[in-house]
Amino acid sequence: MKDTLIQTPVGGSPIAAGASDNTTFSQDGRTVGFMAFDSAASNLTPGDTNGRRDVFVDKRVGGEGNLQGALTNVSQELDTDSTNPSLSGENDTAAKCVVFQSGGNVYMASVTGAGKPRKLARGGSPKVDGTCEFVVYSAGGSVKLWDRDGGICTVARGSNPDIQTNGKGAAYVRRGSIKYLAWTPTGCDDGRLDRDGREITADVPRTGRAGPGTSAHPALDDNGFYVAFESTRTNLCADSCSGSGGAEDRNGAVSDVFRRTLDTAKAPWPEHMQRPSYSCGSKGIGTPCVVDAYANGPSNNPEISGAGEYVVYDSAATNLRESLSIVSIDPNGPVRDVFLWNGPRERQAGNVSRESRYADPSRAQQFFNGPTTKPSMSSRGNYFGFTGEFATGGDPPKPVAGVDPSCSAGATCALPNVFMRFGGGSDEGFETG
Ligand SMILES: [Ca+2]
Ligand SMILES: [Ca+2]
Ligand SMILES: [Ca+2]
Repeated sequence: MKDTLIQTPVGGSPIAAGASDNTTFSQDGRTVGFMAFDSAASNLTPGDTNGRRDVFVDKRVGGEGNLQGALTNVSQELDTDSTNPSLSGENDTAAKCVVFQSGGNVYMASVTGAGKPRKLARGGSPKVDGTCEFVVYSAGGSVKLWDRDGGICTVARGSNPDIQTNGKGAAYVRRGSIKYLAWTPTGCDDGRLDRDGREITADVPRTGRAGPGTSAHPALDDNGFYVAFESTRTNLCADSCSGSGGAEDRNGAVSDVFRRTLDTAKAPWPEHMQRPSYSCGSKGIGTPCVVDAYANGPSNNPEISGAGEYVVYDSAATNLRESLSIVSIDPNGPVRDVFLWNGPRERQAGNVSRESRYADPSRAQQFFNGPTTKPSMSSRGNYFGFTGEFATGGDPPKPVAGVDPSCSAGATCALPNVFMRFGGGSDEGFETG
């Protein structure tokens, strides 16, 4: 069953008495042992008396579909707001740790909630690798690396880093540009990063210089083959982006989502750049782009799957669909939705589907009545999460027009919940039908 379930609280009842945000999944192959998020609600777990926002880890039960398990509050011993979780996990190795920020510090905790969270360093926006050996984070205008064996060292000037799952490289933002730097398995060595190669600037066209504009929100795959990001630059597809709209940027300086190939020797699809905020609508090899949709609104906040073949993002575009048979393209109009780009691979062209929807029998009713943003994705692209700003109710939970049960009677208030969607059970990830 492909459906969307409220994650706050698990199972949808009782209603979370506070806003929730920042979903993330463990990167342990297609089993996806854990999902995490942060929430101001104090009624999600027993004994949450700290009066602070906390990080919650949902240990999923086995099998496929929207199977939800036990929820653990991993930060309730802290007396500061805890946010922005990142989970470990690699291939078929279950996640062991979750990192998050709280009170200007980076913490690591067990996914089981056992023991107190361990303070790693001053800083924020932490991201952990698959095995809890490396954590990148922002501190004082620099990207820092915490190395379980080698202490702490500086990666580069910059902020908002992401780490590849194998723990050997990070992408980050510096002065509106996306940078990438890899290191050896040594990591930090006597307080200095043991680099592996030079820093790469990712948001540049295959030939020539990058045009004006800014880029943000880098997201790395497992191995540092690909980085996804958003950018208002308009020439990044020069001499590239075959199967994703070609060289021309038909929406101009409106933000698009891009996928840059960092390692053309090893990446399965070595083309320099792809544009996930374009839907070809191709049915197969060599067939034309019948949808041919360049996003007609800004696209942001990309996340990428472990092998780099899927990219999810949110967008105000109203024209993205995977085939002409989708008649109710975007029932909520320019209200933001979550979209999935299913990369070129054997089809030789990328298709985009709107995934912030419910499994209502009528496609025209499969929409959220408030914005859905900040998507996350499992390693194989079979699960993803997002934040949705609207109320819910019913069994199974469904969108209810603007009324939040935790608000006073008759009031209209939107309380952000977090949601999980199961996209498909096959190793090939989402079925975009
Ligand atoms: Ca709390
Ligand atoms: Ca653009
Ligand atoms: Ca929309």
